[in-house]
Amino acid sequence: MDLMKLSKELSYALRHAPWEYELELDEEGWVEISQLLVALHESPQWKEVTEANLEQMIEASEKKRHEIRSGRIRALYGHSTPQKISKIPADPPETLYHGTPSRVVASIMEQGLQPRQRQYVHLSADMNTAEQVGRRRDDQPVILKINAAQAAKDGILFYHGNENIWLADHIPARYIDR
Ligand code: HQG
Repeated sequence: MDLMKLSKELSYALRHAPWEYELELDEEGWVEISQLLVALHESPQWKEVTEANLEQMIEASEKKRHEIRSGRIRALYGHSTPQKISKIPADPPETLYHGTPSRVVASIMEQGLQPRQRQYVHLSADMNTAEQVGRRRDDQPVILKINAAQAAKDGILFYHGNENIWLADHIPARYIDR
């Protein structure tokens, strides 16, 4: 089974278009695995998929994108569905990073970091992760430094995505350094 392809399909279903699978995310983004499997089994390429395959998919992925708990599964970050997934605020590390194409840096330094098509701004706990995120769109991305401790002190909320990814609603430009 192509676990990477399965992961992409699940990210699409659980981050962006659950209704295409007749699924409804609860407020934390969870769906019943049994319901997800019913939807996947309608497609010839996924008609053999089992819960064990979903576990293998999470295990095999280099990024922790999905989580399984008590018979349910959810995407940990990346959502674009109209109803905002609720996240529990958490204390961020002192500094967070954001890798982005150089062509958008001027705009970010003016407007701050905005979630754009997604529900949250995505930040990285380390520079390496930020570099990889930025490389998706630019061979030589710019790594912005976010003064997360100060922003949190000033009341900006941060949320955990996975161990490398943090989320926020918006990061004003005054907390961002090039
Ligand atoms: C940019 C992937 C202009 C922002 C990754 C980014 C990540 C602005 C783009 C996760 C802006 C949004 C998310 C402003 C922000 N003016 N551009 N004011 N504010 N932007 O894809 O952080 O592999 O929604 O810099 O690895 O790139 O799919 O966000 O370039 O973890 O699991 O607007 O998605 O994870 O792009 O990536 P995205 P992102 P997966």
